[in-house]
Amino acid sequence: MTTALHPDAPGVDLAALWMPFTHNRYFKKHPILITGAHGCHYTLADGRRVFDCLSGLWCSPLGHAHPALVHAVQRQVETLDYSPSFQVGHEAAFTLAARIAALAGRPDDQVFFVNSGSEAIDTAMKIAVGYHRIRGAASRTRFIGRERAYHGVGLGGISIGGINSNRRMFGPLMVSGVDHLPHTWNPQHMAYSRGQPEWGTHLADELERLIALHDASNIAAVVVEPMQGSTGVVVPPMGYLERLREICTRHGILLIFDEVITGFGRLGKAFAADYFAVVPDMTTFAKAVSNGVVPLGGVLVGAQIYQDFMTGPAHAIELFHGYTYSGHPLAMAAGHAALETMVAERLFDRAAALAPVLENAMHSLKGEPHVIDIRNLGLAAAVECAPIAGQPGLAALRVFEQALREGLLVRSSGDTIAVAPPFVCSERDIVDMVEGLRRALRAAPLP
Ligand code: PXG
Repeated sequence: MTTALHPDAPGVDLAALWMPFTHNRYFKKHPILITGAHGCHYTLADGRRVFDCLSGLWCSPLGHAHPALVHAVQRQVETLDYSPSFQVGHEAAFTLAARIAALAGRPDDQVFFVNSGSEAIDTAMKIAVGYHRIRGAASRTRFIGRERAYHGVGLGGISIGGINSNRRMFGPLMVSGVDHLPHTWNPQHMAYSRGQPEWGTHLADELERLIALHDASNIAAVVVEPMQGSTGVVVPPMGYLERLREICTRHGILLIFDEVITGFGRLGKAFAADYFAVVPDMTTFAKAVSNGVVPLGGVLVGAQIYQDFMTGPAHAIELFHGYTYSGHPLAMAAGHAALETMVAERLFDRAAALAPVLENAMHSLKGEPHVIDIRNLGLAAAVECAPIAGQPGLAALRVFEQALREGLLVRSSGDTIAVAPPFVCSERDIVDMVEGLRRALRAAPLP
């Protein structure tokens, strides 16, 4: 029995909580507790303010306690705090679906609401398999994901995902019939690329090999993050996504973009699909859609896919899928307020304008201790740290801890440090963040 009362977390017993994606024993010895958030800063239990370098976990581009969201959610909880979403509805769910489809420039598309990115991926996978079956192609059940991909932690998401540590314990539970394209990070050919690397387009042709192996008639969909976020901002090579699109179209395979991170402005456009001018058949989203204030995710589904499901008697349910909290009123209120604010304040343009500031600042870290690569796209960037032999992840953890002493909450994952600041931050905030990161790299207690 451990008692986890700790001087950095006075009065808080940490023992009962099994924390997600956390080194629990280490954390409970070195806890970091957040007590408040406002604008681009958190307040820690010891009273310090730290800059929110990753916009929450990529989900809060408007910063924290934005008055539009605070008021919208407050008002909503007083008028309609919950509404069932099976066989009854409430207006805000319909209008938010229309707003998202319009923002994507695909006004005829459908939106299916869920509560998280993981649920969005599972939902998209079910729709893909169901769609082919309805069209008489029931053998199209295989999926193609990608190495290093993160699609959440549902059983579908880890199956198409490509992160060893998220998969290795759960083999028997995984969806069968999944292959993985190679990831596109190659330090020999693309280290320190600014934006999209020129090398690597040919890696999309691996899709042709998998199709030749399995036959297109057995493949439902290819699922990719247009820019891989969690694995440390791995940017698609020039022409890569275009080639995936072309191959999928030629073989009747659905292309699903997982835009849980890239959706709603991170690349300076509403969606990465706009940024790359590549239109997928389905798009999963979450995070920024509600600025992280209330959990919300969804799938934007091509109009034709929806139409194909609309068969059988009109009184019959067409898709046996949904969640207790699909279209939750508080999530809809947060979603409306977040998207209204993003559009009214032209925050996608602002993210686009801040992107070169971030790019220049981050690439100035080349040559600092431990740095072996720097990557960026839109308002997201990552520094790759040289791994310590036999101790993967330790280098970035030490930089993370040192950065916190510098007043920065960055994200360390594997041996990368990722940053994706709020759209509402200033150029000065970005420059200061990167200078703090520079000091952290220099001072981190590393061999
Ligand atoms: N798809 C993508 C592309 C994601 O990035 C998910 C799905 C899953 O979403 P939920 O809402 O189920 O967590 C994600 C989540 C990080 C980090 O630090 C990234 C995520 C979550 C937590 C941390 O990179 N991405």
